[in-house]
Amino acid sequence: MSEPFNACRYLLDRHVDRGDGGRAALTGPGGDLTYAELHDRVRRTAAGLCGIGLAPEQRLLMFMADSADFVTVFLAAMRIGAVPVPVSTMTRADGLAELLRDSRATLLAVTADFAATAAEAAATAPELAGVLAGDGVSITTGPPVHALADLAEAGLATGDPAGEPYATTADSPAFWLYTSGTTGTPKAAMHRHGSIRVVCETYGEQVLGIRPEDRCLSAAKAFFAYGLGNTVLFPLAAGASTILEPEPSRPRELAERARAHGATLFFAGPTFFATMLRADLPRDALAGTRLAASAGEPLPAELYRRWTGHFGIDVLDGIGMTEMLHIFLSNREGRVRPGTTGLPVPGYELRILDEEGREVAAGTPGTLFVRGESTATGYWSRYAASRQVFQGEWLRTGDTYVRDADGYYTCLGRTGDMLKAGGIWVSPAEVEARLLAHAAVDQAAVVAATDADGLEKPVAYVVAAPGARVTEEELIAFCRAGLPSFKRPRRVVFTERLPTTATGKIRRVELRALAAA
Ligand code: 3SK
Repeated sequence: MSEPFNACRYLLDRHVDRGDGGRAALTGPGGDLTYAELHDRVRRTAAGLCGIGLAPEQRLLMFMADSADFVTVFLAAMRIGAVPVPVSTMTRADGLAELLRDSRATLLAVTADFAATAAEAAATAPELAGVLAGDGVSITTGPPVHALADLAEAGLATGDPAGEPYATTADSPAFWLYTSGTTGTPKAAMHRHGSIRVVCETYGEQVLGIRPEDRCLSAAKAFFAYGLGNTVLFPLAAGASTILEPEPSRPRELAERARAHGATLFFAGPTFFATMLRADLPRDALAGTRLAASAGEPLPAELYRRWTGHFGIDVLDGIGMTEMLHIFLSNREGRVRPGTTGLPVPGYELRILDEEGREVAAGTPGTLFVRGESTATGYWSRYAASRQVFQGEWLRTGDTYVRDADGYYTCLGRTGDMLKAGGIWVSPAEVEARLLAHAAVDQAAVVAATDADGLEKPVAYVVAAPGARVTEEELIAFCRAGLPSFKRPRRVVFTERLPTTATGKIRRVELRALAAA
């Protein structure tokens, strides 16, 4: 059996036990709490969750904005050995219902802006035993609703708020994160309690050099693995502060938060960095920020130069995966090579293999594999997909990479067909299905193409139905209405026919080349 270890104790109790309870843990519009206050809230909520019957290993789906409630629920669930499952707040009701069914979650926690979607999804989730309503949530739905604030109060009466964390070990299930990964179907990557310490002691300490004086601000939300690390895990592990922004990330507002709350570390993805440049922010908008990090998709060299040139802050581009919990390959402060993803993070081993599984020499492209102790234990209830991705101690990233003679890695694209927009996986099949639902569309194929900033975005090739009249704008609007907005094609190209192989498969390679031309 692995050593006793509970991630909630590691992230929270440690600081209070060593007398640092008075330090600010959470700040910003999402709530202000010291470590002692957060500790108290988490212990009460944990007791309340036990009181309403949440048992170790049971799942609690979190459909929540970045807020004190998010952090409280995430930590309280792990404290009692239950498994929090943060999911994207961009998910629609049918998608949320599917995640409730797939995870077999017994509880669903929700914050105010997402109550209506949660109520619709909860109505079709027979295994759901209750809904946890965050601050200001009004919700009517089938399963009983518990206000989080009342639950924390009730925790005093029904549970043992002073109690110790449940006796988990480093290998006990801690939390799940859904990823669409390379197949398009959402799969839950299951993470251990011990993985949290691994990412905090590797990327957090050894690449970011995070320290108690830091204040972290992330454009990526905490329901993403990237955002979860930036917003919750790294700051709390270091006894630092996190600036919580419940609203969607917008350049002006985030720069204002950075100024008002003194952000020292700033996290975003290339799409957001590009939007910040377009927003005409003053050069000193991030004064006080000592370092920025980028992940989600490769940061083009030109965008790196423009952003660092304007704001005067260095950006460390890195790559992580939900399955690895966080970043395992990254540039380093003072040693950035623009356009590359840098060097392996200490604690991780990388190798690049050809199609026969042989390691390739420097300068030869191949598929990137990674090995490290934050690897998920597998996908929940997905045997075949788990075997494809988790290959013994190694994880197949699905990205094509090349390493240069100095050991720097550069991403050349995805080995499969999936694409990323704004750092989030997009399944071409899902966008194509939406296009095909339009009466004027006969055939559709979606591929990635780089935009003016060098970032990948979906482009659709469409064969119109005979006699139908439809415009590019109408089809983009139709996709926007039926899909999360980031998945909409940015361009629609009408064509007489789609290129196909002899067996009738769409030749995506050809479309990608066309889109790039
Ligand atoms: O997309 C990434 O690069 C990433 C980074 C950190 C954690 C998770 C992911 C998917």
